[in-house]
Amino acid sequence: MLDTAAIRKDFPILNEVVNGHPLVYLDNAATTQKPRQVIQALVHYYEHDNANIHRGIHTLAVRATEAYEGTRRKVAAHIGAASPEEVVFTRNTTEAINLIAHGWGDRFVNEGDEIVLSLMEHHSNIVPWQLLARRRGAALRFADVTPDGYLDLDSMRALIGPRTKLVSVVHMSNVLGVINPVAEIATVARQFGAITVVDGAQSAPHLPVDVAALGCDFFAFSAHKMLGPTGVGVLWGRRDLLAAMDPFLGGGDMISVVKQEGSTWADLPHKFEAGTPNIADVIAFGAAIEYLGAIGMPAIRAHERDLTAYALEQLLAIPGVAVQGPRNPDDRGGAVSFTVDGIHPHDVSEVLDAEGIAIRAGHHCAQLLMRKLGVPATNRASFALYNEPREVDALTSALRDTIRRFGHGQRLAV
Ligand code: C6P
Repeated sequence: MLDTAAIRKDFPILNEVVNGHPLVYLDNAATTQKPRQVIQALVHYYEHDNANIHRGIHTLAVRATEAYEGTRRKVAAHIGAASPEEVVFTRNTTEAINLIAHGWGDRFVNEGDEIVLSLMEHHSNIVPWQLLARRRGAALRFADVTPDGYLDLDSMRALIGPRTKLVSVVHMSNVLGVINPVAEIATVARQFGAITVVDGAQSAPHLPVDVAALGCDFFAFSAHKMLGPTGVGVLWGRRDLLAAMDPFLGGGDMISVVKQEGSTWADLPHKFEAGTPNIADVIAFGAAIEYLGAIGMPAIRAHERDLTAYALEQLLAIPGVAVQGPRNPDDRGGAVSFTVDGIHPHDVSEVLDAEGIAIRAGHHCAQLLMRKLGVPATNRASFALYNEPREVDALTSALRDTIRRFGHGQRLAV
């Protein structure tokens, strides 16, 4: 396992005392905490380099531009992109997927075409396609989920065919934790001339990602789930596809020439970055990528895999607790959803919060999946590189207490 004692020293917030208890932060799938290096990069930028980018030729503008473009190079290297030009900064995963739906979808999806998704998708990977389907007269198809929490690959294969224009699938589910066989799916899609979009919001922070090896066409993720600031997302796309696409937003910085009769677009990736971007946060995201790189994604994956294995074992040993998603820690990441017999997830989460333990409760923006699982909501503990087995113990011990209290008829005063 990683040297979490050393790592935790970099995360000031982990010293917080919440409701009289040391913080146990297990809501990393929602957003991760930020190391000092990222916070300092933000402060340094505003104290020393603040200027608009790509416009000025004064020293600060050059420094800011260089730092902003430096993050693009780091991101490209981090995910195995062929070139930094294939990396577009957005606000988040959601905006990245919407960018594809507009820039690629409005141009290439036509009436009668089909878009294949799965029942485990986050709303960010459903609603943009519903809107596109409505605009273009296309139809959505949803691959099933197996009872043990895997993508039903047979059902997905059966849905992909000559009418399929695009397949969009989550790499790692934010509810089930399952890691989907994206490379296999992309191979099937390609046979029918369809493109593959990957929602990497939960995989990029926790797995080594190589977009070339995945064989996908687009890959979207958010900085805030991988130690970076909020307000920054990434869309990686294959160069030829990005080049063929229309811009999503029009404005400054994305044009080449503007004339009364029309405009031409800037080169990639600037064609997709209209207006002043989130300069400071992109620059601080570079520090997050460096931080992850210094520890190494394979080591982070190994740490989180072991922690997840321990959490699964401990949770499943509690009578009345059911875990959603695969039992095999090799097939999944550290987003572990569970329900407790007879106790609403919101109550569980509230009782745990009183002990300083932060988990998430709700539908996790995956209502199709909740319906498939037959539950209105779940609890979810989700791990990151700084979490320790003792925090799993804190969770399971608080859960046992909660079950004992509720079992004795005690109810929350809400
Ligand atoms: N999931 C969670 O607690 P944004 O909000 O754009 O940064 O990320 C959206 C998103 C897309 N896909 C997946 C698989 C996700 O998990 C998320 C964000 C958070 O599970 C907030 S709902």
